[in-house]
Amino acid sequence: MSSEELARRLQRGLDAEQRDPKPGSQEQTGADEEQPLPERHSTAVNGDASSELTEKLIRRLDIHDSTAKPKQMKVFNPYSEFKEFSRKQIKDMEKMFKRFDSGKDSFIDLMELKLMMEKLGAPQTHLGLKNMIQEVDEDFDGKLSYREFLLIFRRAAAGELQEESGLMALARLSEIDVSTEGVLGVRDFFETKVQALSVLSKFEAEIREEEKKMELERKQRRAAFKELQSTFCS
Ligand SMILES: [Ca+2]
Repeated sequence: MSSEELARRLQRGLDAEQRDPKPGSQEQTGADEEQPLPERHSTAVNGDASSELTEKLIRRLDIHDSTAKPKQMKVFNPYSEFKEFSRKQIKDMEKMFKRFDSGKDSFIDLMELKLMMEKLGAPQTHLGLKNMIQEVDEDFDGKLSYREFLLIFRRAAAGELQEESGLMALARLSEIDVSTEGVLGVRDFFETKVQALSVLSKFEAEIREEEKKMELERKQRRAAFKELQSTFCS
């Protein structure tokens, strides 16, 4: 605001200077404006001090802004925030984000997303694209930051996206296989566990079977011995 005010004052000053060399012609057209001019001039004259003040204020605000910035936007660390992904997966996602951020402003906007979906072979309607952004647009600026882009893959990997949604198509068609890798990992883990369990129970069954057999043999031997004993004793 104050810089606008400064600009306006400067412009007014320039206008006044331009008028001065030919006051005759200006007197007619600028009659309405001519009247308040002295007043404006006076504010500009004693405004030297106030403009100096505003300048100082602006400078201070700028300094405040630049020091406040690092505090406001904590440095986003995808590796610590998206621990479910490997470094390679995050690198791949970053590459993809940069590839489709054709404006190089660190955001994927609606048009860039439109092109991206076309390139991936899943073109979306305007409304479809808007919905896609809305689903992960945490700061409501209508475009995707890198962090919001990663959220798509997080939600896909967590199974939170509808199968036919645009975001799911994006996650599936990007060559970043986060979902299947994660799911496969879990499936492998359970499969080995189930296998181990079944092996264990097989062992237990075999052992039990063997014990039964041994018990039977023992009984048979005992019976045979008793039979032998009775034939000897009789
Ligand atoms: Ca956003």
